[in-house]
Amino acid sequence: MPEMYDNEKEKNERRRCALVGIYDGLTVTADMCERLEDELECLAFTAGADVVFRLTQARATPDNRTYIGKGKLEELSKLCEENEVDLVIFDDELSPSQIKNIEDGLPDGVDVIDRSMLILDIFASHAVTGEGKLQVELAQLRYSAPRLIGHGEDMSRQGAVGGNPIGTRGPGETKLERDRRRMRARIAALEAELSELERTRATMRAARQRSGTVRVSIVGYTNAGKSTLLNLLTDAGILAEDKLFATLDPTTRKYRLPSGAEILLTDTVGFIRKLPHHLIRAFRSTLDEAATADIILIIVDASDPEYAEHIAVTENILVSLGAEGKPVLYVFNKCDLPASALPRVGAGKRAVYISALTGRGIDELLSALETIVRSARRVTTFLFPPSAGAEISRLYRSGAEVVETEYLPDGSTRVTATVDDAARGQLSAYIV
Ligand SMILES: Nc1nc2c(ncn2[C@@H]2O[C@H](COP(=O)(O)OP(=O)(O)OP(=O)(O)O)[C@@H](O)[C@H]2O)c(=O)[nH]1
Ligand SMILES: [Mg+2]
Repeated sequence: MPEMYDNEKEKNERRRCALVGIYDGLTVTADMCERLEDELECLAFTAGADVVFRLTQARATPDNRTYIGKGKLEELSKLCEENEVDLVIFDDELSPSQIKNIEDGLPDGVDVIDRSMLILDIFASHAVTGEGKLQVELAQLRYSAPRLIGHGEDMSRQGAVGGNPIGTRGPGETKLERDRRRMRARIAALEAELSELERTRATMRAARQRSGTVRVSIVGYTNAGKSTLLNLLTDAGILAEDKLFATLDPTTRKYRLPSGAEILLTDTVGFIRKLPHHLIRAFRSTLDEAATADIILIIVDASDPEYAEHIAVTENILVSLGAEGKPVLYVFNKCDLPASALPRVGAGKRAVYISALTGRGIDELLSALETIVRSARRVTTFLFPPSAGAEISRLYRSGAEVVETEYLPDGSTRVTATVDDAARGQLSAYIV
């Protein structure tokens, strides 16, 4: 995979790039295409490339061979030459052969990457912790393994002739096969290492869950202000900047609500349209930190004209993580900035309007959160004396999710379960 920064180039030397997208005029209008490319331009900028020109083409479906049409590719080639562009970024996932065909049609030395590779590249340069780096490497390898194609120079078999593969593995395989085998081995090693880390994380998560402290996760589109909000509330000191995917690793901080109730707040990786599924898979354990919370705050950049689309993307990713049905509070952020209209959510949804930069609306946010925390289901431990069989049945009937049941020697029963506010009220005498 070509990297945004070639090894021999200075790391901070910015590349000159072009953006290419197509729109069919129906599902994607010219206007939408424009905004999609604005976002792609932000991604490119974050990755260290300056956009010199954009090229779009109206066509019903991508060309199988070259994604854009033949004439358009010639136009692209000329423009790259004239503008000294050495990187072309396509706003869609390209097949390995499309990448190769496009590169063949462009001046020598021009790299072609797609949106997924660009996002993977940003993740790679922003990963700081060991786990983050492993996750990114795994996603990159899984992405590029099927795309590994030979370049011809080293494709002749040297050893394995006569159909006797045993013992001829090393010298007998092509460079391509060797590379593939190394990649598979590395993928397996990374998976093993990450599943070890995931076990530790799951244990910690279970401990937090048992503690009964309400866990609140801050999720949302990248650059919405998630880290800025957590910093404002808790002095977490997380890097928050005007870059996409500034945060990759989850951070959890204790926070005491004005009523005195303690909650755990988690800030995590942001979402984006067409988030490469390899990243979602590799970052599963990070994303689970958000998805397994008791309450979800969806932070939305209210000043972004695309805010409704950002909410939809966020909600879809939450559903794919199995987090639907949890109490959600929509937090419209950046309300200090001018917006074309006051953003709204559908009926029955709760929303507050804040500025994490100026602190405006934070009191409303906290009181809305307080209300949800009071009614949210949470892990509670009950101790029932031997005579309280009816109450235990009532707990089970209330829809409680039992985490653990212990039968004590004196005949009493200790039940740890996730229960709602109503059940807690009815059985408050037995809460430990
Ligand atoms: N004007 C304004 N800017 C804000 C506000 N909140 C955050 N920002 C800015 O928005 C940019 C992104 O903020 P972050 O907190 O890094 O956003 P994030 O959601 O954590 O983003 P990722 O970690 O990249 O997904 C930063 O430049 C912040 O200073 C706000 O209320 N008003
Ligand atoms: Mg962040």
